Amino acid sequence: RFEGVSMAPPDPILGVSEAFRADTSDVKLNLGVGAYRTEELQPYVLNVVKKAENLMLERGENKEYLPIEGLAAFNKVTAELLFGADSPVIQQGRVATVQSLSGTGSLRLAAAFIQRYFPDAKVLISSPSWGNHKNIFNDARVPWAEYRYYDPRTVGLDFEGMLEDIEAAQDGSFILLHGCAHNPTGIDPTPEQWAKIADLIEEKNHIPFFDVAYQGFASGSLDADASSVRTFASRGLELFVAQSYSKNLGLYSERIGAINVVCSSPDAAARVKSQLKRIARPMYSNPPVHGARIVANVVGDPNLFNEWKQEMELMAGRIKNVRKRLFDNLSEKDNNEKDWSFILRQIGMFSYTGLNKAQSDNMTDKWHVYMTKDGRISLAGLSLAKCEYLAQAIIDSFYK
Ligand code: PLP
Ligand code: TYF
Repeated sequence: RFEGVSMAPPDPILGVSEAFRADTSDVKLNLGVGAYRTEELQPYVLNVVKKAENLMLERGENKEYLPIEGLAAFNKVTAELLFGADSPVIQQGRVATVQSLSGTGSLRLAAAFIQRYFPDAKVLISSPSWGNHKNIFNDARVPWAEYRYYDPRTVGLDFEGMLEDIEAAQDGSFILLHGCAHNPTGIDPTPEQWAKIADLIEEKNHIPFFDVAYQGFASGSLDADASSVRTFASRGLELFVAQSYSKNLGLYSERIGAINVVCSSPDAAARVKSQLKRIARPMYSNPPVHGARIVANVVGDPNLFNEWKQEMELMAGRIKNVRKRLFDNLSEKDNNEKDWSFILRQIGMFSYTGLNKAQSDNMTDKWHVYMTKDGRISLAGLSLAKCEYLAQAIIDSFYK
């Protein structure tokens, strides 16, 4: 009876790692998935995570089920980290926070909520965006459309196009925004641009839906990276924010994150939360505890919190160094023919190189550099030592 099942296509991002593993070359480089590596290109477990895990062992914590909404201590600190502990939305108890299965699971929960309570609404997604966004809304049966975001001519933001498309969308649409370090382009609006986007969204009665997967990773500052979200929250708007600790705490496989819904009253927040729990219950019953305890321990303890910030600066700093070195090597090898400075202007884990599919194929087939076919490379998986090799591969592929 399963004979009729067809083969699913590989995931365009996670499939790159599979292809990388199958390559036997010793110069191969995996710049596909956005996962932080050390200068030795090894995965990194943060010291604060190890310390938090030791604390958990010492305390002899048990493995009982969590409530459907997750660990109370986690939900408290995660919302405070995002909005700021003194923010009116926190002080007034207007945020419904539910721990979920990292960023992806939190987005999926919100998508199910939208499908149930706003069946006629569309979600607007940036073009391009993280590939899984469309899958998530498709599977939740939420219709979506795209808004212009990336301008290939400037390798920058198509701000006018973005505003036009948000303006043209039906009133009351959900506008999916990357809180910081836009994936895949590495291009974020400036604070002035964010304010204009907020004006327009407010005017159009749209509902902002932030995806925050890189808080602290873009600039190295947790507060600065949350400023887009805080700009919108301070205007009294209702909004969604999905959070992930995969990158900033390196908890990729622990699946820890949250969905936050800012409501207009504490009462509405309580009702929204009850409905999110109702959606979670038949999907996965309740979330895992391990990552939630790590976050609660790290964010909730002043010493560990400070140490975390230092480790995050270290990670963000290493990526910035690699960015600079890659830019230098490219400019040098290219005899300053092309202006590569867009690489320095992009932020976060990725660089969007502008290489097309054929050029990206050349990177992989000839140079054993594994990357997604949209021309995105993960600088988090690059070392200073490999920048020169990568620059050579990019120049060769670019002028093909
Ligand atoms: N959203 C964006 C933009 C991402 O880049 C990612 C990947 O880190 C996620 C969401 C969710 O990842 P995770 O489900 O591991 O938290
Ligand atoms: O864009 C990336 O590389 C990260 C990691 O299904 C990721 O966001 C990629 C694909 C996926 C889940 C996470």
